Amino acid sequence: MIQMKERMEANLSGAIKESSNEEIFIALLKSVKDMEEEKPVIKGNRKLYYISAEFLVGKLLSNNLINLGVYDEVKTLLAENGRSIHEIEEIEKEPSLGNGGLGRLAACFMDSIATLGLPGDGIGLNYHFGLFKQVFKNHKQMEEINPWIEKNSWLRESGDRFLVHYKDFTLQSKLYDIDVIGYENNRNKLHLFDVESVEESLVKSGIDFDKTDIPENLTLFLYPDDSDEAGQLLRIYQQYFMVSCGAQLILKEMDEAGHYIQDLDKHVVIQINDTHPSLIIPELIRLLMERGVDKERAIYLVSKVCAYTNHTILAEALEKWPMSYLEQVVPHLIPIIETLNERAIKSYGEDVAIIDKDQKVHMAYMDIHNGFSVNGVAALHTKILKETELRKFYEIYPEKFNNKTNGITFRRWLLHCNPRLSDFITEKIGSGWKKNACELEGLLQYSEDKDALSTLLGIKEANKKDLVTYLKKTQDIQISEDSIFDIQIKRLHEYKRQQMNALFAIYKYLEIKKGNRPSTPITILFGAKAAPAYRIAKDIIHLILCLSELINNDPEVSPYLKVVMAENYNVTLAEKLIPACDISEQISLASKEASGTGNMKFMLNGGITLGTEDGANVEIKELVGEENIFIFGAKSEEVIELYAKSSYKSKEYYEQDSRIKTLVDFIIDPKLLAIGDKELLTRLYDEIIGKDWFMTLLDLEDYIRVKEEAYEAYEDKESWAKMMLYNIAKAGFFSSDRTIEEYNRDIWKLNV
Ligand code: GPV
Repeated sequence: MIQMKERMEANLSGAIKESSNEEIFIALLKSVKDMEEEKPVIKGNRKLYYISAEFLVGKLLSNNLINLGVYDEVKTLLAENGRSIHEIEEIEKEPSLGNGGLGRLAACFMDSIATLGLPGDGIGLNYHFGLFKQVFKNHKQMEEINPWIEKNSWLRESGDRFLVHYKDFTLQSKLYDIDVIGYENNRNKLHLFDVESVEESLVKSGIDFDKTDIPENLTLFLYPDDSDEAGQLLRIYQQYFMVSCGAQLILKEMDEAGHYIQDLDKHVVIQINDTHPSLIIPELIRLLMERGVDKERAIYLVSKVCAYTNHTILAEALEKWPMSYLEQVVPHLIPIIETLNERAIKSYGEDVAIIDKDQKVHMAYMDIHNGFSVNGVAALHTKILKETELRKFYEIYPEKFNNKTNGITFRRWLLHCNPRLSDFITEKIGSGWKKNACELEGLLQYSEDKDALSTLLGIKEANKKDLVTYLKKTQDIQISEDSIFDIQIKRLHEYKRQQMNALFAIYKYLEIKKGNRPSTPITILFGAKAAPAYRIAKDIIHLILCLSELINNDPEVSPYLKVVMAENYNVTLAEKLIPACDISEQISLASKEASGTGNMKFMLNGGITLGTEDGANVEIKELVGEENIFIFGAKSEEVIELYAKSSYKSKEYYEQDSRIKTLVDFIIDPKLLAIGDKELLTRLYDEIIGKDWFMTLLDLEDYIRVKEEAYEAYEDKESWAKMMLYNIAKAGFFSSDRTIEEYNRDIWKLNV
């Protein structure tokens, strides 16, 4: 095998010592791409296509070095030349091709599919600007473009070009591939489709652009603002582009493998990642018919090939497209969608129609009728789908429903982001856990070992120090490594209830003002982007930033409490924050967070969950036991009943509990109004008292009580370390390798 040293020499004009970080990065990128190309492509008689509007891959250099097994070699080589791998990592731009959990899950899955040696490729879009870059100005979120594609990037141009027909024009696709290397295994591909005609200069200020110029704007942005009709039409254009290219690629690969089109169901399985790619069903039927397959047979084949994953029960996130929009964009799919609708009604009645009375197409319903598998992403989520949200469908097709609790790749979320902990684990139990995550349980034998526990605490301290340095250097944020790191990082959404955490910060501020100081100082850290058109989410960011300004500049309070919101939260920042966390905030309203995956990343890195019984928190609790997690709040059944009866009135909580009233009133306290924008703060205040759709005030008292318990527990360092150890040891279940094994066993059936 060629050594990295030789590869680097070949790709670098000067010596490593004399080269710039940029030059070294590019040489490494080229060397890694060469190595990847030497890896065989994973093959099999049956292939998976994971189709998703998002692949939040994050930076790829270190990930790829690890999976190729040369990370240590490169690190040493650089160190011998006086260079640090971490500085080189900083050069890489993060491809933000996803919003949050759903996109990051797709990326973790790609890693595990290749690691398990399964033939499975990703299909998505090559957004030029990805998700916007978040900038804070006047305590508000502003959006800027986030370019990531450079002359030298991970993209490889593939020769494939397909024509995609719309009502008024035809576009030609251009395909880029990113190699996906399994951990010590071979290679799959992530196919990202683009159009030649896309015009980056269309973007005027911030992230505004002409939404009607489809040939020029199609792949500019991930999920453009779709609060207006033009935005929604663009989204349909994007979705159809992705699925049409995907379907054509699949059929082309069938041909190349010499398979008969009639055997599609033997050789292909398509996992539809939420409903964004659902149009692949009518499109694939259409393409099969074009090739001479009769309609009934085409529908049969497609429904044996497609499997659908649901990621939410939030009604507003379940896509419904007006027929009139589809007619404007893809009229040729209409007759097929109508046929699917008629068949569903004929067999099972109007109740489960795909096209509703308002002439809207329910994408999820189309997937369920015309796919062979429907899965939720955590046990509780799947239970709610079966019993409540999709009950009618579960009664018709009980055999289609199954659960696949989410997972995360330990390569990125432990080996790469937390080398100290990773080395500690290997030293204690050997390196088998890297391939078989359940071996982490071996750590339990150290639960009474004082030396091991104190080493664990030392690792956390060191990671906290690193984070302090990083935040100071990159964002000029000043926090103390001696404080409790209480962290909530995820998209800003009302159901995730960052506003509840903010109300806690107000509570703590007022307590300290009264003289009730915490034994250990507290740092409450947030990271979150709000959708550009999501007003209340932006108001919550505004509140947090105003609180941060007030609290951090109050000399009476700031030695004991800091509130910080890191700017532009993304995968790269998550990799720094998670290893340094003491308390992991997972405080969604029970029943609303389908799974969560940040919760798993924290657990694996020794963060202790403070959470509701929601999503995968329920499974975390079952694994670690009640003594190793802090659980509070209403349970999902209570919440579902409150919604059913429409009986939750936030105003009653506000009026009847004087503490709650004080905290909510503080949102419009003159001290905050002096810092922030009266209109925004008042709007949020009114929202919480008048609506509070996600029941913040219902759980607030319990949240304060249990969070105080968690802070209290932190004081006993040894028992805290034991909790950390328990969480790490029990995290094996959340490896995405386990999740993918289950997908393959129950749904995909590859390599059998
Ligand atoms: I639907 N999710 C997401 O990130 N974006 C979406 O558009 C939709 C769902 C998330 C869920 O909210 C999380 O609970 C879940 O862990 C994640 O998808 C992966 O399944």
